[in-house]
Amino acid sequence: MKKIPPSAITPEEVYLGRRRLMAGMAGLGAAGALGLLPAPAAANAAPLAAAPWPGSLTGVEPTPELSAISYNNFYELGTRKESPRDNAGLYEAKPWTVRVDGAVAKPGEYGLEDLLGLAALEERIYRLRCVEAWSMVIPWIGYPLARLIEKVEPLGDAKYVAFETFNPEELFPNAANRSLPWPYREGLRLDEASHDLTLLAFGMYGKEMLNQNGAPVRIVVPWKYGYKSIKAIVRISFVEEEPRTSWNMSQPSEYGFYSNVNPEVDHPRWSQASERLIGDSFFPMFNGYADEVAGMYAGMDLRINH
Ligand SMILES: Nc1nc2c(c(=O)[nH]1)N[C@H]1C(S)=C(S)[C@@H](COP(=O)(O)O)O[C@H]1N2
Ligand SMILES: [Mo]
Repeated sequence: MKKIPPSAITPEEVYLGRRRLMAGMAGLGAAGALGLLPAPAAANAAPLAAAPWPGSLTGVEPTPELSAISYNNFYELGTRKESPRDNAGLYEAKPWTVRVDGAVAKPGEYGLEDLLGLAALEERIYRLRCVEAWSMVIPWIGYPLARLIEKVEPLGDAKYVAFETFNPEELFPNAANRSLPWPYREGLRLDEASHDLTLLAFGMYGKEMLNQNGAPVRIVVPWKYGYKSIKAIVRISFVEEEPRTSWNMSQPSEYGFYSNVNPEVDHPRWSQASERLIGDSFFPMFNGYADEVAGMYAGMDLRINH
């Protein structure tokens, strides 16, 4: 196979996938073996207009869209990187409602259209860093989760926000796997959830989100490892205690509650001091968002609260 220069911003296997696509369908056999067949659903995604956000990353090309929709983690749809794309048809993203409950003045069922209409959509180009030590640069479409939080008016007891995805054992029992405790659960402290960088995302690459990326609505928390950015959210709860999270329940020693990107705290089974695939050796604290978010952790020992 052709050698890719280390300076290439595009992950090697992804780059090879794109080359195969550009070469027409000739390379499909080999591309299939790499799990990089083009996603048929991509063509069907409806356009979603958004205004550019001034804080977007600059000086770096977004990851090719084909990679971002073909190399995914969404364990409800299977655990291989191509499973979410291949099994995207297991659930319908429309119609959709998100239940908001717990310590808020305005709990309720919020339909997708209500949520979409709540604030102006922005296109935000963020880095996404997976705990598996690979990363992508993705143009998301959404607005700060803070807009929804303001709308539902958290009460004094609300210290944390808990998120849940649908339960695959209920939605598609025949295809459900037991790779994680379902439903997939995540959580943020209220100040983290209200931070301007925390995005409630409905789309990417100028289009509505595809199921493999967490349609119709997910969050994106760019200074934390990717697993905090929970997909296909059906429930948002405002709670007093730190909520349990699926990865932490599954492997407490490996996945902490905070999960801030931190090159100085290694995963027990691999280093976090560098990252695979992206070739520019850019692997900063808080995934590059330290100026914006480090203040929220002042005085905390981030080796303990990892
Ligand atoms: N519900 C749900 N959300 C999830 C996951 C998952 O398995 N289920 N995987 C997480 C992980 S580990 C990562 S790295 C990101 C990947 O997002 P992407 O596939 O859109 O790049 O989604 C996160 N959100
Ligand atoms: Mo991840």
